Amino acid sequence: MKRMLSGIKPSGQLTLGNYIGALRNFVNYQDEYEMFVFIANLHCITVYQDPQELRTNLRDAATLYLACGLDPKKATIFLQSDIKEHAQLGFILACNSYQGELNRMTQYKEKIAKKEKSITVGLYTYPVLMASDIIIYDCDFVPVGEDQKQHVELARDIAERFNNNYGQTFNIPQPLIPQVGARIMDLVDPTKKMSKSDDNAKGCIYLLDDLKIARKKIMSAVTDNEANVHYDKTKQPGISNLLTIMSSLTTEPIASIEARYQGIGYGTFKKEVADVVCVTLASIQDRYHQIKASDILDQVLADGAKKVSAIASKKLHEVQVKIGIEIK
Ligand code: AQP
Repeated sequence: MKRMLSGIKPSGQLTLGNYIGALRNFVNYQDEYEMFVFIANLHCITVYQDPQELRTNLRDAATLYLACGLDPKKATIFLQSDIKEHAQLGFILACNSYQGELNRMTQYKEKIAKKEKSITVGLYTYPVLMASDIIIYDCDFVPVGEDQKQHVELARDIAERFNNNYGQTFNIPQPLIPQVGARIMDLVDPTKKMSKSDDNAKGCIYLLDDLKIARKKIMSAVTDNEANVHYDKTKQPGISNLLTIMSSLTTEPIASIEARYQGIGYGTFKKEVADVVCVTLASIQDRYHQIKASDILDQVLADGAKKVSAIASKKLHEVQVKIGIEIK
């Protein structure tokens, strides 16, 4: 069975973007692949997080993994910081990476372009930690949204460089990008990605949003004056985003939704999108409350950590021997 790994950074409440671009795909993959899914709590702290809120977000994220359909009998679920080898290999990989590579990472470049002042060193170097997260397990595939493809490419470059310098050590992973829903956009500004840490919560549907609030956000989503339900990301980014959301959640092709809405107003279209979103949220939220009440989460995370730590420590040992820092 090929191995697949992915993670989500709960730097806020998980969003519909996380569900469509990542989580629901993990659920589909868990029958076909040996699936490792982690909660990227170290990646969260590249930007300041209130400790209490962070703890809540981490537990909610792990509970949502299960609520969205990840089955701990099939998928291995763990907390990134429970596996100390990620950070240790991360430092070794940092010594095999170049400043120029990190300067080219989009998230860092965007923060520089916006002249943000307090960019932490962690935010600059976290793509190397992400490379470590991936290659420590010799993953074959990494399912990611479009925005994360660059990170998997960096992981590939670092793994190839290490293999060339020290002999075959790491498998070279491949990114897997979903065909529809790889980038769900903000509802208020559909030219930017829906992001959980965005200041304006109106643009973002959270998986734990009250259904009335979620509906209101969709009904108020920014559209255009074309009066035509048509997919055109440049001219009609808002409507295109709503089409993507609807198509992703129903599997109805975008062209078929467009055809059904010929000559019908945006209000009716938005109402149907809101219905579809609310059905999805309601079923996730039902399971979320059941799992929360059942208290199984700590055991799931402990079992997951036990399984992957054996693999991670073996790989780290192999690396340390190869680079010559072990003296035994
Ligand atoms: N809007 C999105 N559309 C499609 N896929 C998305 N993903 C995130 N947002 C969208 C995918 O979810 C996986 C986990 O991503 P993440 O939450 O760890 O990191 P992120 O992409 O940086 O998410 P945010 O919400 O934008 O975080 P903040 O606000 O903290 O920077 C990835 O596969 C990602 O592509």
